[in-house]
Amino acid sequence: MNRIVYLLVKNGYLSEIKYLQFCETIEDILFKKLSNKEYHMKKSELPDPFEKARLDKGYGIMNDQNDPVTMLLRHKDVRKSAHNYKTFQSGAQPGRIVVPSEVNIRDTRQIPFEVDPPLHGEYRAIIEPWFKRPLLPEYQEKLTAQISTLVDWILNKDSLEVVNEFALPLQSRALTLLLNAPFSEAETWISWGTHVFRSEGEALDGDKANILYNYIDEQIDRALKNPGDDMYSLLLSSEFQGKKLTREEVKGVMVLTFAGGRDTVINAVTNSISYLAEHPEALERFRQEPEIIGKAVEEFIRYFSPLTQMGRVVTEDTQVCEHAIKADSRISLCWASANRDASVFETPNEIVLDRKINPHVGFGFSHHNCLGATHARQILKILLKTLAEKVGSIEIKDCKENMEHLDEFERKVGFNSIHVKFKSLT
Ligand code: EMZ
Repeated sequence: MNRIVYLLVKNGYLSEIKYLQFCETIEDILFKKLSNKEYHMKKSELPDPFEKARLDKGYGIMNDQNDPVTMLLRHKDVRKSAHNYKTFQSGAQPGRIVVPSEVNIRDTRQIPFEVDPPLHGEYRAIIEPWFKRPLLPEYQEKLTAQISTLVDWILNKDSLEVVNEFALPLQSRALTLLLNAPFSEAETWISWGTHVFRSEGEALDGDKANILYNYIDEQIDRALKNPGDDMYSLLLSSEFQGKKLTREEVKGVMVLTFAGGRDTVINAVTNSISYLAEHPEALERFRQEPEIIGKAVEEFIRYFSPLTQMGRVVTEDTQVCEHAIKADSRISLCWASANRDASVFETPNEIVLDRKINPHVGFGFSHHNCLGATHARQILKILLKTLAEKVGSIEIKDCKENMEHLDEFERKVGFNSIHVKFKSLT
């Protein structure tokens, strides 16, 4: 028995701990193993808590502020339902498709994220070219300069807390490029912390959300008075169905731009650093074969799945995985679970830097695939390249995991803090 339990834990299936808790002896053994450090899960590992439920029934249920969510766990079901916007809609009450639901802290509809086709496509067409600018060489040069400066700075420090001192400034500074806003604005955004709607822990924070809404209002006023070449000005001069976008619509796009790519990018950057700390051979491989960096970024996104899930509201009585779902209830597309589906990915719990076939859904799927993905991919590609060029090794000193509590599942999404020491290559 001792051996069976040890193996289960070693493979990182922490849900099994819970499952086996009925037996005190086993629990004792587990904790003894953990405290004896016989259990060597790497700090950079993100275990898959969904495996058992994904295999057994294909879904899980979590309560979220008394508006329960049926989480779809299989790759096939997630993709199929993401595509079926008529039955599984995004254009419900603003905030309701987000898990945890934001209905209590947000009235503004995020655009195009909370709009269904065909209107969704019309909105998206207005802003899509703007969000493709990260493909331009001059954009990439500026991003490279930003990231290079930050990496040079961390190499000079004895110890550094990656989430707040590296990933947050990196994300905020890069966002000045996406918005075409002054570099100095990043300082304001850094002061908001890692999530614009959540404070320490997981609590949704209405006061915090108001800071963002007021800031965006001020910026819209500024752009109305003095139009320039920034994103607010672009939106204010854009037309939807022959009419200028309303202030509320502009606000909806901006709220999404600030909220959607924040903790997600921060988690992806932080998890990348922790992975490289524990796999220095990956840095060496990026130096030898820089051409695999694009594939490695996709694999990191699959494995890290920075956004665990996204909800939909069901428009008619239906069924998922032979489980009845009532109209006006919620489902979620659990990207993190779909990305570990062994029927699609070989060795799903391993990072294979040059994974050949990788139909991951880490940036969502179908109509609503991530608008900021081009920007996020460039950030990660340039980050990996820069780290490979400048960093020889990274040592993790201590860390606090960032856990999501999803009722029957506990998912590690990254770190609340992680102290490291970077050593330069030379
Ligand atoms: C929403 C969401 C978008 C939500 C693609 O994800 O990201 C969450 O972090 C925000 O809280 O409002 O923008």
